[in-house]
Amino acid sequence: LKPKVYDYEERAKLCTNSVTRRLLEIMGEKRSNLALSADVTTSQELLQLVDKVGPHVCIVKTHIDILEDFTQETVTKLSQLAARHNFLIFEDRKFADIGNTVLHQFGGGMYNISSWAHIINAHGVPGPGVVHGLREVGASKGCGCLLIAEMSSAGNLATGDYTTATVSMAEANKDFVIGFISVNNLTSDPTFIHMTPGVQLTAGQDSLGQQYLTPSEVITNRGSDIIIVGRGIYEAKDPVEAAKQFQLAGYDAFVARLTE
Ligand code: 5FU
Repeated sequence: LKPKVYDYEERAKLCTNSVTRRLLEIMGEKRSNLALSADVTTSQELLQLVDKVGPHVCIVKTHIDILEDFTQETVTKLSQLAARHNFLIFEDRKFADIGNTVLHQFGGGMYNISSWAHIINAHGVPGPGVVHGLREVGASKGCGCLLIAEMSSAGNLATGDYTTATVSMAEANKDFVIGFISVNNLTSDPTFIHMTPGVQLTAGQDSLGQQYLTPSEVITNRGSDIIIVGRGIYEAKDPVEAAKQFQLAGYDAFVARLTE
């Protein structure tokens, strides 16, 4: 027997973590498993892009440290857009240091990520201390953490035993770890979310090692939950049209899995 595929609302009810539940509710309400990777480099571009594309996505993913002109106002406005368009904010900081250091990187500094991000992520390479440090800051703020169990880039080292050990680390910290960055489904536990970067409408690669899969490969065949799309949307001639296409492709791929 194949493992059961839950629809988003049904799955939300299984989740005790408030971020996971909210995310699945948004995915159901908006019929979207699309995360926009908003990798532009000025605040104006970021806010304009997110205001236009926001209605079509369940998540906006940021790399806040690539902004040339970051101010507190940028994230205040981004949070207002998240409320207006009903999406969660995921800062793709990829924390990867000892617990005490990540605690400060997450909870302070000029970006003060813990004050505005709903979701963050971390590499498991330092051991569980990285999760414990982030949890000390994030748990009380209702923030959830993804562990990077696999990567999309060619030749990456997050494979095999490393991936398996990362899944175990997530299972041991289920109160705070809400799922994975991965390019495959790694567990049948429906309360863990899988998010996959490296998605375009046609498979291929860029010149720096990024490898692209299609929405149907990622969602229907590989059993991931969320497609993360950057250049496929913000470099398109019409980003809103592109986002609509990815939203539809991602959702159709999910329905295909449901009805398989
Ligand atoms: F963890 C990962 C990964 O394995 N691959 C990625 O591409 C994260 N990413 C991010 O997803 C990367 O940093 C970009 O922000 C985004 C992909 O952007 P693209 O323009 O769709 O290639």
